[in-house]
Order: sequence, then C-alpha cells, then structure tokens
Amino acid sequence: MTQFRTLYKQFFTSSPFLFLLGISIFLAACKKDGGEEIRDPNTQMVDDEASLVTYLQTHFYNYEDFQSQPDNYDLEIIIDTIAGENADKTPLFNQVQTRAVDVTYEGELVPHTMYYLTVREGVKERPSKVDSVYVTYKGNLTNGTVFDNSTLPIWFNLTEVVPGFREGVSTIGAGEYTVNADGTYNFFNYGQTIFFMPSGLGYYSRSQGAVPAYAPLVFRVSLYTSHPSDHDGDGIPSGQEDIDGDGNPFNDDTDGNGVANMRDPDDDGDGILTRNELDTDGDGVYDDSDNDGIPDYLDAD
Ligand SMILES: [Ca+2]
Ligand SMILES: [Ca+2]
Ligand SMILES: [Ca+2]
Ligand SMILES: [Ca+2]
Repeated sequence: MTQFRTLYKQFFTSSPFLFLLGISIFLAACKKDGGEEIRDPNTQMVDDEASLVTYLQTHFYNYEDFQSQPDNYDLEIIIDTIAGENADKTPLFNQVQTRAVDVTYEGELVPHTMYYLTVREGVKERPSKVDSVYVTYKGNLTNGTVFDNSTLPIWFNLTEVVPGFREGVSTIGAGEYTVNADGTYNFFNYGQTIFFMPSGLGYYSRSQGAVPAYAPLVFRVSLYTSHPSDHDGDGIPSGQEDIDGDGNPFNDDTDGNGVANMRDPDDDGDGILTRNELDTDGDGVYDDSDNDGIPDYLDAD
C-alpha cells in the first residue's frame, strides 16, 4: 500500500537567502574577491572533480530501502560512508549519471561536469530549467556538514538558484497529489534525486553561511509539483522560448538585443509586442502571415 507524504501546500513561501545569488556569480566575478585572487575556474574544476569522485566512491545511499519499499514515500534519502558493516554497499559512483554544463567566465565557456542519481523518476513531466518547482531539499558539503535543509516544501523559480540546482532538479519529474478535506495534500509518485556539483555550479569563490568558498555541493531533492513560468508575460512559457531547442532558454536572442527571448516581450524587435502578434485569430496556432515557417513573433519582416 502506498504511504503518502502529507503536506500543506504553501504556494507563496519565499525562497531562503541561500539560493537567491546564483546565476550571476561568474558573470559578476571580478579578479578579486575580498582581497583574495579568484582562482582560475579551469583549475578549480579539476580539484572539485577529484573531491566529488572521492566522495562518490566512498559513500552510498540507502538504495536497498528504496528497492524494498518502492511505494513508501515516507522514506528519507540517507547518505553514509562505506565502512564497517556497510563495507559491501554499492558506492554512489557506480549509480550516478553525468551532465556537462558550461559556465561563462570572463566571456569564455568553462566546461563543468555534474553528477546526478535518480532515486525516483517521478511520473509527471520534468520541469524546464526556468520553471517554478515545489521541492523539499537537503544540502551538504562533501565532509557531511548539512548547510541547508527544508523539510517543508517551498517554491523556487529555477532562474533564481545556483546553476547546479537548476540542472539537478530538471532531471526528475514531478508527482501527483490528492487533496484532503482538511486542506492538506497527499503527494506520491514524485521524483527524488541526489546531485553533486562542482563549486563552479554552486557559489564558487563566495562563502555563504556554512558553505566555504570553492565548496562542491551535494543536494537531495524531492520534486512534488512544478509549473511553467512566463518571465516576460508575453504568453509563451519561458521554457518554450528555447528557440534552438538545446534545453537552455538563456541563450536564445532572436533580435540580438542582448535580452534573451524568455525575458524579451518583443522577441523579434519589430516594435510589436509578442503577445500582440502571437495568435491574433485565437486559433491556438502561432500566426505566420507570410507563411515562411517563421511565426510572426519571431519574424521581423
Ligand atoms: Ca515568455
Ligand atoms: Ca536555447
Ligand atoms: Ca519573449
Ligand atoms: Ca514583435
């Protein structure tokens, strides 16, 4: 029998401070941070990679519990060292997948690798990297220190979190829920993941609370539900303003005005707002007046 996770849905809970920095760390990085020379991200990535691999090889999670109780949504993801009576456990390293993520540093793309482990897939669609997600999470350093933990779910917009968190959460699907008479929700069949990021996908040279500078981060996340965001209010969800379909809506700028389409209410720069030329006949299909295969909102002529 399925054991539900019963929770209040807090749709308007604000994000904790820790995640609000995020994206612009590299973009805003100057040569020095608090008087210290900022480390070269290419070198740092190699060091972080070594720390993460060691962590993954020497730790395991309670995969046996998840195998034997697939319907128990009260199970917590527990990570422990492979030692003593746990000496025969399968290391995380044998269970992870990798994802390549480029980070822009001083105008150059620096390749990073993050690791992720899907504990439960989740039955619903995966969020795009710019959707809003309703999650619980626990963040720890590779020495085991838990630096942040939310046991009650909160909403994050994935554009406002560190890149590794955005990448990690978008690897799993959301779940389903039923509503109880008392206003609580039962969540089930939701995705759960563990991901492991080099500092370049976290806070890099900044220390934040219990997170020291240049710290690789480990997160355990449950994704209960998600919904698409429309950052520029033009009627197109931000995830669908990924025109080149590379999974990254931050790098699409049809009119070349320096503002990504997901934040540009006039995507083709023709002076007509996207929302006023998207679907003027209201048939649910984006208009293409000159039939050239380019919808009007992306077609300046
Ligand atoms: Ca939009
Ligand atoms: Ca794109
Ligand atoms: Ca737009
Ligand atoms: Ca336009």
